[in-house]
Amino acid sequence: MEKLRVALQKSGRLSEKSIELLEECGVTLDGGPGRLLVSSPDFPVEVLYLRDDDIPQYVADGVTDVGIVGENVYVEKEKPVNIAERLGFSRCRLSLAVPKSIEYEGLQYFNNKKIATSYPNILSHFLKENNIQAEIHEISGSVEIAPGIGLADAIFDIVSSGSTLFSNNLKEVEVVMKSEAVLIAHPKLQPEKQHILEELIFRIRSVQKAKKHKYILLNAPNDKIQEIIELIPGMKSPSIVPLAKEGWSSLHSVVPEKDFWQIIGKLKEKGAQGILVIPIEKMIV
Ligand code: PRT
Ligand code: ZN
Repeated sequence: MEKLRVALQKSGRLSEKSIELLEECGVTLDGGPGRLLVSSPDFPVEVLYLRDDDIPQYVADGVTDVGIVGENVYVEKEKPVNIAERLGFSRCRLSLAVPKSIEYEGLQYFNNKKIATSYPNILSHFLKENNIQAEIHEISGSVEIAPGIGLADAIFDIVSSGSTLFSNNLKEVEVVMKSEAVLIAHPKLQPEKQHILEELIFRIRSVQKAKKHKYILLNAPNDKIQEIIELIPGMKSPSIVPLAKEGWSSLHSVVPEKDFWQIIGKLKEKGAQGILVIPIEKMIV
């Protein structure tokens, strides 16, 4: 039987979350990243562990069918691969930063300046679009020290918390792109592999949807149940179970995580009691 070959980062910021996501989708991996190629015993997938920078090329060449990389790497490498699904983890941004002491007044600052980066393609597109003439100095790591040692006037790099910039006396002045982990795929997969990919994406969506919702149980007097149903309509409609105590019911429903605190306040106002909120593992609608 055909297997879908998935490239994951061997060791780095994406590795743990990528493996965790596959496991939540019922794709367990024996052996872990110690081995180069690992098959899943319970789903037709095999995983190849690589450096993240190499993954777009491997997927473009069809050596692996799909891979998980930061969107920043996908955009920078400009390989003919598609984004099959956005994964929502390892969020960060690619930004321009300058020494703290600079009085920055806008993009014009970068004219005739030297900018150090590991993302020359993304940077040169951005500069071109904004008619800025700057010199791009490509380096592969420790970009943040470049201004301090006189190698460049500014940097273009990944920022997450901003603490690396801060401790190198730099400040973020322009956010050029936002990034998250993405599942990239070869543009023309064999039908059997395409089918496995679709099943995998279905599972990923079920896991992601579940993370955005909570299961909620509460008790309420029967005369308030109708008003409460309007607040938490659930997937189709809530389940209502009579309590042993006369005139009371238990109500079970699903609420979006983002509305959660607001809804809880309103439920209390309506006389709901004994509210329990439970995480959902998978959600298929
Ligand atoms: O060895 P390999 O080439 O596979 O890995 P790598 O060293 O190139 O990449 P890695 O593991 O550092 O990052 C993989 C991906 O994680 C990146 O391509 C991004 O998509 C994503 N990501 C998310 C980050 C960060 N957050 C991040 N903070 N990648 C790098 N950083 C760096 C950033 O450059 C900064 O220097 O972490 C430092 C700390 O950031 P602050 O702002 O929190 O201080
Ligand atoms: Zn890398």
